[in-house]
Amino acid sequence: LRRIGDEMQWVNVVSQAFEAHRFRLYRQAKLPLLPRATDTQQYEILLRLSEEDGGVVSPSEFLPAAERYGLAPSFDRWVVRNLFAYLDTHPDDTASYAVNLSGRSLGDPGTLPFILDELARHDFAAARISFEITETAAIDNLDECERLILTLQARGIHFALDDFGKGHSSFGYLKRLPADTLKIDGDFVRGLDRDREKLAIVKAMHTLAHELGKATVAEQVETEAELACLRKIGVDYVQGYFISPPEPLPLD
Ligand code: G
Ligand code: MN
Repeated sequence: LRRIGDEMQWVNVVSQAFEAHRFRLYRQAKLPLLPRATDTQQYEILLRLSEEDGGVVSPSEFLPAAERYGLAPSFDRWVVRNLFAYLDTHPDDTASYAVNLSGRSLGDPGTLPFILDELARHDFAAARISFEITETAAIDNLDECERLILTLQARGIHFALDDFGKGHSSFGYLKRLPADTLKIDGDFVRGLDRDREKLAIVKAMHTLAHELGKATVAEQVETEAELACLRKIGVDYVQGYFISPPEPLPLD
């Protein structure tokens, strides 16, 4: 499966995986660096495709092809539907969960009614949900995106700007996108203990986020030395293989 180069073949694989129920929800913890009594456990939901031989495929392998063929919104909807059903049937799990929303979903006028409908059909506090959106995707669909954020924020849902610093970042959009959290892109985090430029960039992003009243998450923390730097900078949350690797959502 991993050697498939042809995009059309990926599209077939993905369509069949939907039918064969081979998509899985994984989760990866985000840890607060200054734990407070009020902090609930937080996770980001990650999609995985399980192979017949027991292997697991990351979306980075099939998502680019799927996005070009317009399949991304069906992944996002699958994730929302299945996560909400999980929360409904697992009242002992009181954690908060973040879901990634693709650019296509943000530009699709059907996304907001879909999410509102799924919220109405399930019984858990909406404040436990957040959506991660990339700035690039948000900019491409700015009006649709602003409307979606404002409507869902009114229901208590939170928003994070994902992969911040990558793509066409502009300070102007920070003002227009009312996200409460900024996720510092992993490219700046990996190796920041050995790279003065990365260190300076992460410090600047963190300071800017705090001045704007936003919390910061450092993505893709892979070493103890990186973690020590992030602690010193005062980043609010850390996420990555060194903190906690992605694990299957416990579905018993
Ligand atoms: O774009 P986003 O930040 O949502 O991407 C999340 C992806 O990053 C996941 O598929 C996850 O498996 C991967 N990931 C999580 N932790 C790490 C890490 O510490 N290092 C690297 N390189 N990737 C990570
Ligand atoms: Mn993310």
